[in-house]
Amino acid sequence: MSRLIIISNRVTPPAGPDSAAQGGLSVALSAALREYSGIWFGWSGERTDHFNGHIHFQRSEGVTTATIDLEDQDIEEYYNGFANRTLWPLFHYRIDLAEYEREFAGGYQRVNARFAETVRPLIEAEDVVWVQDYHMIPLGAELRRLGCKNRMGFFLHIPWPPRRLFAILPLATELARSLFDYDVVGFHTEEWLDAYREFAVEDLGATWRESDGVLTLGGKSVQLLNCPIGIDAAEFAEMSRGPTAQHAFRQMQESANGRVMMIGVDRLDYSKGLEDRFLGYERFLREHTEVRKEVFLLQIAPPSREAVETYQEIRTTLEGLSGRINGAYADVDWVPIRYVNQGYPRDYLAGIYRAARIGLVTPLRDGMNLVAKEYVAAQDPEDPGVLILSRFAGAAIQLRDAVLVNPYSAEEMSDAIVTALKMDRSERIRRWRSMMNSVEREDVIWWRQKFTDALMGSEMRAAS
Ligand code: GDG
Repeated sequence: MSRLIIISNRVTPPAGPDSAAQGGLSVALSAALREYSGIWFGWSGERTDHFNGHIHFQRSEGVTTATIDLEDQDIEEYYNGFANRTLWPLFHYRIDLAEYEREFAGGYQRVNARFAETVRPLIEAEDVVWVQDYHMIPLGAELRRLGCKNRMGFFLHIPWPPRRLFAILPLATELARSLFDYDVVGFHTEEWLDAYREFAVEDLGATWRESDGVLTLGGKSVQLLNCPIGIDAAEFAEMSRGPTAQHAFRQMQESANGRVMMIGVDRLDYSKGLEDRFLGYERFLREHTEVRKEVFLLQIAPPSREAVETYQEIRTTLEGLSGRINGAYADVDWVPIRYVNQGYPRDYLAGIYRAARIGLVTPLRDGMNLVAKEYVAAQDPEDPGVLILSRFAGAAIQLRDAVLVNPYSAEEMSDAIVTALKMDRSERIRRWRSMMNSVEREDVIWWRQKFTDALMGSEMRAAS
């Protein structure tokens, strides 16, 4: 049987008995690795003075991980640079924040080449390779250059930007072309898939075969796959009823003191729309004096990518904004925003979701957004909360029964909060049931099965 080699920027090894510390993606990939007995390869997150290709192997819970350390310059140019200051903002439509430095692009290519050279000896003839996310787009091309004929797939966890935006990237053509070295390329939604296909057809001159979703260019073919990621729905629902979640639930209920809690859980990232969310809530506070003290917002926002200046700025902005809103509206017995900059264990988070009558998930642009699905999975079926969800999250395609909003509009956000507050129990149950069906049906196991089935079904590349 073929082994599976997963390659991603960071490796999140199975956390052993404390599975609460694992994310859904890690659970799914680890399960796939156990099934196909493969290896998960990536950056350790550690620094080294001189890159020497040394691999640290580890085996736990039936999964083998293989990690390498990177030099400071690599981390600065590849990770903080091209990945997080060029591609991330551009792919989230923030051309105003995207930076184009030749050193970043050079570092990105160099690290992808280093990854390829280091992992290449680990790949055996029958293995299947699955590369994850925007950090690693040219990795497939680097592996082909080293003679790798294996079946290879790539999954993009973030949006693919519209053709005209993508064209702004100085290396647009090369990057888009490098995806042709994979056999299968997966996206969360048709919209992201179409955006890539349009660039490939219009700007690269590729031909598109609608019948099986295959793009061809210069003798190379790649299958495009619409493959929305899900969560470990059954496990998450169970976790939300477990002892830690129950403890968190009771704690939140006590501290809510009869008020409705709205919950937001996001990495501190400008794509998540936190500033607009606060402004939308402020509008609600201003316009709905009669009910405003019945509600509060708990915003959990663990810091992220702190080496990048824009991320330091967003932190400062949000501190100022939450302080201003609380200063203007708080009373001796009530604070409208509880803004928390730290992370919580996954099972504790599940209990907080369950205690929240409203889930506020309002990114300005998001590949999928797993928090929306986790919020749904954690609800009490007899008395579920209401999900307010941005139209611009990939999750909005599947979760049609959320209260969908334009996150740029403070008015819509304020109206949505009122709608959620007024929604009666039968309507909440109807909407939740429909969303939960989707979250359960298209869960993370379904996702990785769909992708690996397509990949295993593809043919090995002929010698070129
Ligand atoms: C990228 C794409 C796509 C957050 N705070 C805590 C915590 N989290 C967990 C959430 C959720 C995960 O982090 C965040 O996932 P998202 O999907 O919301 O967002 P990104 O991190 O931007 O992920 C995104 C995803 O890849 C998968 O393809 O959906 O569009 O941007 O699982 O629960 N977890 C814990 N404590 C926290 O405080 N334990």
